[in-house]
Amino acid sequence: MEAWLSRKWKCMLFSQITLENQRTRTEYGEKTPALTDEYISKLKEELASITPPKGSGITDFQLLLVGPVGAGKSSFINTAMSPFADRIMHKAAVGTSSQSVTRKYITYPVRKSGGSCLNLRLCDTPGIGDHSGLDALNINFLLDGHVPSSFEFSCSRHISAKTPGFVHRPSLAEEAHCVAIVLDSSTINDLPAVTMTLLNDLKNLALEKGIPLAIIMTKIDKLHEEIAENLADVFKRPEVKTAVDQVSEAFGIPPNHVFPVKNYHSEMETEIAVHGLALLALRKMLFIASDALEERTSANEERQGSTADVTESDTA
Ligand SMILES: Nc1nc2c(ncn2[C@@H]2O[C@H](COP(=O)(O)OP(=O)(O)O)[C@@H](O)[C@H]2O)c(=O)[nH]1
Ligand SMILES: [Mg+2]
Repeated sequence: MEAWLSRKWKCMLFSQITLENQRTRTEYGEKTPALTDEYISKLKEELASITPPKGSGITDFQLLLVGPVGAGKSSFINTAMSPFADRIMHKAAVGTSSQSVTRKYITYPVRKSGGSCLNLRLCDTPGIGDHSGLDALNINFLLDGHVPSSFEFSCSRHISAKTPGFVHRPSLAEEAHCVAIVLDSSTINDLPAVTMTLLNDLKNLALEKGIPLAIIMTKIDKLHEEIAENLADVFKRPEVKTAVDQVSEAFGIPPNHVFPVKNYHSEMETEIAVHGLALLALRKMLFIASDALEERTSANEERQGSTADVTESDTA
């Protein structure tokens, strides 16, 4: 019975992935989207028009980025902001691969050059494994929306209900709506066991709360020099496919929730292939977040309905 269930589950999962791949194929004509100026403009327009589901009562998606120090979390935020500002952005402080300069939890809006903002916030965190204090307990508070923006993590004290600014009763708007685990694709084989354990704890916590997960795989330019030269071909590269399959397997997250990107790090001017990959990742995260929010909203409504029923029958 167990074996049959597991076969059935694999079958369902496989057909879901195949469907998703077909959708990607039809959507872009080929598996690889042609990252042209016109396509990027449409992508930007689409991203600017995506709003959280009606009924969820929230205005902005909260996309939480977590991962090892130096993985490229802050750089991804800058890269994703850049096409909307028509220049390379440097809002989130970027460190080196061994030292994190991000010590605080900061939520960034994405502003268009016209002045208005997208309906999302990119939430930057200190690196896991950097003695930053970002352990499972603090991550739990982050997922639930208890942590105030600009809160500085420290390994010597945990956030608690007594912490100034602690959000005591966070609403759905303050919770995380999608968690992106950010990993350096050139070092995925060298992740320390303690980091893997923490990331797996994070994954389980998020799943328990109904928060969907994605993986942003940065630094794909380091996988092969030809990738760096021709980013638009990234989805056809065997090195990228192997890395995607590897992290997907390691974290139990479907390959179509793993996004290979290359962040701005040494460029002087914007390049559509660079921010195009970040925009594709961002759009998919919004779709994932939106679908999960619909589920969470209807589950909340059902819960409230049943509480009301109980209260009514109690008072009758
Ligand atoms: N080659 C390359 N370097 C990157 C990429 N993304 C980030 N970096 C570099 O990696 C280092 C750490 O980046 P940072 O964004 O501070 O990582 P964080 O600690 O996860 O926030 C910096 O030196 C960045 O310039 C990328 O896609 N390719
Ligand atoms: Mg950082």
